[in-house]
Amino acid sequence: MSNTEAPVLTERPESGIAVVRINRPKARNALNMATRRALADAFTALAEDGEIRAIVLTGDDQAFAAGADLKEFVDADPIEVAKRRVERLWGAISGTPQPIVAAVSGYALGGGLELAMMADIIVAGETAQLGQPEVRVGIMPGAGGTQRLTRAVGKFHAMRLCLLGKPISATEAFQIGLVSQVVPDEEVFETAMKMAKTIAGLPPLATQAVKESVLQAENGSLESGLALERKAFQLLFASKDKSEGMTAFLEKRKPSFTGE
Ligand code: CO8
Repeated sequence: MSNTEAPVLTERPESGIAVVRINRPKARNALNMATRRALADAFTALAEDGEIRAIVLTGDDQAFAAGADLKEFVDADPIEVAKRRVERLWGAISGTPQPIVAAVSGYALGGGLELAMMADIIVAGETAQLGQPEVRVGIMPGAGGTQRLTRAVGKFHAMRLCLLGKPISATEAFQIGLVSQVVPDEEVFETAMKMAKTIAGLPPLATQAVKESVLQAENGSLESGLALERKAFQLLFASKDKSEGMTAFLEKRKPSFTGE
C-alpha cells in the first residue's frame, strides 16, 4: 500500500506537533476496521513519543468521519461485533496523554462524532454537521455517543441528538457545548494547528496534568476529581518548568521550557 492509500496518515509539520489525518475520502472517511486499527496504532506510537506535545486529528474538507463503515456492519451479528473488541482500539486514542485538537470539517457523524469527542478540543468549520444518526440505521451510538455526549451537553440535547438522529450545525453544536470554537471552513485546520502550537509551547507536564484532571471530572465524583486535581497541582511544583515559568515571569523574560 503506498502511503497516499493508507487509511490514516501521520505528519509532523512542526516540532512538537503531530497531525493524524483520516484518509478515506471516497467513503467520507467512514471508519472501517483497518482505519480504526491504523488510528489506534498512530495514537499508540504518538503517546510513547516524548517529542510530541500536541496532536491535531482531522479528516478532509468533506468529512471528518461519516461514522462506522456500514459495509462492515450490515451483515454482522452481535458476537462478531463483540469479538472485534473495538473498545481496545478506541481506548488507545482516548488514553493518549498529550492534548488532542480535533479539526472538524464536513460531516462528523456517528462513530465520527464519537471519535471527535475523544479529542480534548473541537474546532469546527461553519458548514460542518455533527450528529448521532445511528437510530436511523437501526442501531445506537456504541463508542461513547450516549456517554461523552451526555456529559458534554446534558441529557436533553443528548436525547434529541441520539433519538432523532438529525445532525446539527456547527453553530448549534457550539451553543450547546459540543464544540470549542466555530471558524470559517477554510480556517479550521489552521486554527487547530495554532492551538496545537500554543499547547506544544507550554510545559508538557502541566498540559498533560490538566488533560488528566479535566477528564477525571467526567469519570468520578466531585470529591475524587478534586483530590486528583489537587495532587496533580502539587506534583507540578516538583517540575523544572514550574520554576522556570514563574521565575521568567518575575524576571520579565520569556520562559524556556524543557519538559522536565
Ligand atoms: N459507511 C460506509 N460508507 C459510507 C458511509 C458509512 N458510514 N458514509 C458514506 N459512505 C460512502 C457512501 O456509501 C458512498 O459510497 P459510494 O460512492 O461507493 O456509493 C460515499 O461514501 C459517498 O457518500 P454519499 O454519496 O452518501 O455522500 P453525500 O455527501 O451525499 O452524503 C453523508 C454524506 C451524509 C455522510 C452520507 O453518506 C451518510 O448519511 N452516511 C452515513 C452516515 C451514518 O449513518 N453514520 C452512522 C453509521 S453507524 C455508526 O457510526 C455506529 C458507531 C458505533 C461505533 C462502535 C463501533 C463498534
